[in-house]
Amino acid sequence: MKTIPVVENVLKLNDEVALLNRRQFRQAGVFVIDLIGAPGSGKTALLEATLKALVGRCRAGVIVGDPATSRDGERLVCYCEQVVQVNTGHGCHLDANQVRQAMGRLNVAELDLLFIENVGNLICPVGFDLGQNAKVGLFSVSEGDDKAAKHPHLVLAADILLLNKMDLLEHVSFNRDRFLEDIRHLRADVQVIELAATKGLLAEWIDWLLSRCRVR
Ligand SMILES: Nc1nc2c(ncn2[C@@H]2O[C@H](COP(=O)(O)OP(=O)(O)OP(=O)(O)O)[C@@H](O)[C@H]2O)c(=O)[nH]1
Ligand SMILES: [Mg+2]
Ligand SMILES: [Zn+2]
Repeated sequence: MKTIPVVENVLKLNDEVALLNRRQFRQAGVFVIDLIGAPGSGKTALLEATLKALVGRCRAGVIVGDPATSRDGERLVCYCEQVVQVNTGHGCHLDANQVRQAMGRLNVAELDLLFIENVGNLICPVGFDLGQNAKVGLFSVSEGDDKAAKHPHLVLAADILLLNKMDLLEHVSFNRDRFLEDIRHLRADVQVIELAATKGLLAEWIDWLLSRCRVR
């Protein structure tokens, strides 16, 4: 019988480029965060507040992915000099090659922290290694309390989980205990930080970030 070639790992090429990215990030001494969350969960708002809080404490840059527009990049460039916007078109996630191209537009040696705001999507960004040091999963109370249970891969892959828009908790029907229970069911050990990005309530998150920088 004739044998046909089988592509066993469609992510293999991505993983190879991610490895190159990771090596380059390590050489530059930059800690890299892949921020994953649904559209509108507050990824850019969190980065705006985070960059503001890090001024004078840590040199940060951002790669931000969106299907279209540079609106997030324009918001973020107010708070840090090194920002690159990647437009993914029909693509619903960032891949290692796009990050590699964006890196070429940054001076990573001048950074302590690099945030990658992934395309708003809770599914495929989880599967694409970008060369990051940590994956951060962002949920918000306005999305519904079932999102962690519905997206176990993000919960399982994340180094830390964030729950944003806590200021809206009393105005929406979000069962916080149920949300946290779903997470504990999947991952007993993962740290969950509650915050409100637009209210500047993010001290615990900033401590976590600074502890990562120091670890390096
Ligand atoms: N009340 C409240 N609103 C918030 C908070 N964080 C973000 N928002 C609002 O939520 C909306 C979406 O925020 P963005 O930061 O644009 O969300 P995003 O995840 O970057 O969205 P995409 O990039 O489109 O996927 C904006 O109107 C924000 O002002 C919060 O902590 N509290
Ligand atoms: Mg955004
Ligand atoms: Zn995708």
